[in-house]
Amino acid sequence: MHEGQAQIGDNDRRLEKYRRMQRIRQFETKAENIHAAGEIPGALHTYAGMEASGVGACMALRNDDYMVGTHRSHGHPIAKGAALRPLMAELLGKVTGICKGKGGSMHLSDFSVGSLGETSIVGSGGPVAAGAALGAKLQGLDRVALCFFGDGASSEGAIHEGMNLAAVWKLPAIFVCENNRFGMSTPTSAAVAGAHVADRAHGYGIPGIIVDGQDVDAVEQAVREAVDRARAGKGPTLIETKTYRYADHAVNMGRDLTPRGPEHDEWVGRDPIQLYRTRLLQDGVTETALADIEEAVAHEVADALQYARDSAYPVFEEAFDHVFVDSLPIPDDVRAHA
Ligand SMILES: Cc1ncc(C[n+]2csc(CCOP(=O)(O)OP(=O)(O)O)c2C)c(N)n1
Repeated sequence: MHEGQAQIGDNDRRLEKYRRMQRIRQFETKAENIHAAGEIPGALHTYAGMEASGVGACMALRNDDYMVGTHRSHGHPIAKGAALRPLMAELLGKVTGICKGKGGSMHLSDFSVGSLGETSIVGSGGPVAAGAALGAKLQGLDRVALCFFGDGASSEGAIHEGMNLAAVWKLPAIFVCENNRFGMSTPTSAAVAGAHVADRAHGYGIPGIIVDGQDVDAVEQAVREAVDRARAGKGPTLIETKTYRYADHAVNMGRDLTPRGPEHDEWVGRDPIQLYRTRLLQDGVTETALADIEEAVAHEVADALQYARDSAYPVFEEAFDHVFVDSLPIPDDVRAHA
């Protein structure tokens, strides 16, 4: 287990980590509520309980580094620094959304912060991250590409193809498996052979690191080392963050499909935001400073929702725009029948 350091980063960076975790939690709490009221179409997979994993990992990246997410990926772009207004507008399917309202909750990307996007195809991010890392290497950029994926995805072929290629070609990639103990309703122990996903790294001759996913500093430290290794041309690292998903697989489905065990209360008792809050207070950050951040984030989220609500839906005539690359021709007869 990779131990976190008591303190990583100067005070501003530490408060920024707290701010980003608060942003994710508050953004998603709001999203869950308005999804229940029918304001967000489609399925909504929330990240509550896992904030330290995303924020710790993304705080170890530069803005121009790449990040690839999953179907559970509002938290990842927020962790990477994405603005909340276009993100919320995207969830509501509005034209001001980060993907012009055509991506929705499961197909978000925000290139301005290096978020290459996510898809609902479990495991599909592996080759995308390997490709982005290859692109960076061929162009002589010292960027890295970080791929988030779940414990369920850890047994998908695409993840292994991505890791294998990255290892063979020593690509600047980091694979972060967020083991939240379930893939939909299946406990990890019933679907993943071996004690730890990180152990699979040995098969590719790369480091496999296990880290406490509820400790934002520990995650940041582990990813920082992997980033240094990647930038130095030494190839990829597989990091497994041991974490926990609070909500059902997707929210507002009417019943909780996740078989909770006796460890549930223990995990909830190790809430990543509360753990970090306590650490910051112990290190001398004032209660006022943290309360100010919480309040400011609440305003930010309310503002994002207002912005999304005030925005228009995309117009019918643009249904085929922004969906494919420009060079892909849409036949006139198809367009005419749109
Ligand atoms: C290739 C593929 N297989 C199955 C599914 C259905 N599915 C959607 S999410 C999910 C569970 C994924 O679990 P995990 O990778 O652990 O991510 P988590 O939901 O726990 O964040 C499954 C099986 C899918 N979307 N794509």
